[in-house]
Amino acid sequence: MSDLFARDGAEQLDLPGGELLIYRAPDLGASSDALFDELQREIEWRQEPIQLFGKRYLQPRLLAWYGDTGVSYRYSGIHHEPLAWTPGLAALRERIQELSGACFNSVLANQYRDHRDSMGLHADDEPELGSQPVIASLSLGEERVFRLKHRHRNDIKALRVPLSCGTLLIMRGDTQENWRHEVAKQARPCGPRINLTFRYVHSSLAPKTDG
Ligand SMILES: O=C(O)CCC(=O)C(=O)O
Ligand SMILES: [Mn+2]
Repeated sequence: MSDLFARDGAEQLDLPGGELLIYRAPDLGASSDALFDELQREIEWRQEPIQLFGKRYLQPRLLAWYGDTGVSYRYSGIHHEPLAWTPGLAALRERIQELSGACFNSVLANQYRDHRDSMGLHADDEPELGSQPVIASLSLGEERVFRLKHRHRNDIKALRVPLSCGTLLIMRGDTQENWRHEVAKQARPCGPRINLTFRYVHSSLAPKTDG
């Protein structure tokens, strides 16, 4: 781990074969409650369909994709053009780039409306993210548990990381190659949570198929 990433109050979690950093209370230029309200209003939230075993379902959360012009990306099997950065998202990108020392050209926004919304086990390993992608994930609103599970080793226990309002998590190195992550639904009722994952998409690495 370079010193660059162990600065400004970052906490490094022990993740064999990966690199995980947490900023518990980064200065985001506004209070996390104010940011939550702004993003909930400002983002064009949509519930997207997903195809599973030949059947079409609605994803159990709301999402939206913002980025620089020309960046295109496939997630959940769907090809997306980004929406133009809102002022709030653009300001957060600047701040998170400073903190992480990485560069991002897009952000995937997810809103978990309550405890029943979720994201299944996956890795952010699409070809267009390149090798060893840096993913910066900001959580606002209700706390939810981010669970990581090793992809190849059953002897390593899954890791549960509660992500409270205002927490910035950075995944880098071989994290996506060796680990998958999820936000499972939970029994305990809770209110909405917004998560932003800032990414750098190399459009030239995208598979040539269209969708
Ligand atoms: O909501 C989270 O903390 C995780 C989001 C995530 O994994 C993703 O957007 O790929
Ligand atoms: Mn992910």
